[in-house]
Amino acid sequence: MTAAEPLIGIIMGSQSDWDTMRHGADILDQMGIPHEVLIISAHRTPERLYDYAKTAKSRGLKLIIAGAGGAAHLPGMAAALTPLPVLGVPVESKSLKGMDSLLSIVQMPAGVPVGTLAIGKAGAKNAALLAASVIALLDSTVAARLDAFRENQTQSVGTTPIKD
Ligand code: RP5
Repeated sequence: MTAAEPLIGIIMGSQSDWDTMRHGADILDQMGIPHEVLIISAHRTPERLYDYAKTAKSRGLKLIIAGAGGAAHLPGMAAALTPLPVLGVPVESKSLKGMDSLLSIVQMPAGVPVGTLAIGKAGAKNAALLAASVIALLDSTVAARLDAFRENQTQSVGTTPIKD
């Protein structure tokens, strides 16, 4: 989504993170929330990270969702460089199944918070839903879409399992 100025920034450490982070972008599309999506690596492109996080608030962003895997410094470093709320998504890694990503992101020392979600797709989706709920505080259209999302979800749950 590019028509309006982005309110949410989705950043990720690598192209390989997109298969996970796309689920968050899909939610923001559904909610009609303008957002931008960029690859920014804390390790490989540290100056890109610095420039992005330092200018995020003045460019009008309200919240950043940062996904990374392995030694996942991206969410914590972004949070260190911006006053905006940062949500971290641990991307599943090949060798440790994302436990490394989770522990890297969740164990922030006191003073620089990162709101950490679940490993993988669920985390990416929930980060976007949380971001939407923040935007919904001041946007009744987004609030109504979030209510509809919840209602659809509730209606889609059967009362008895389908046995095959
Ligand atoms: C991290 O290293 C990225 O966030 C990614 O999850 C992981 C692996 O990156 P690639 O080697 O696939 O580019 O920085």
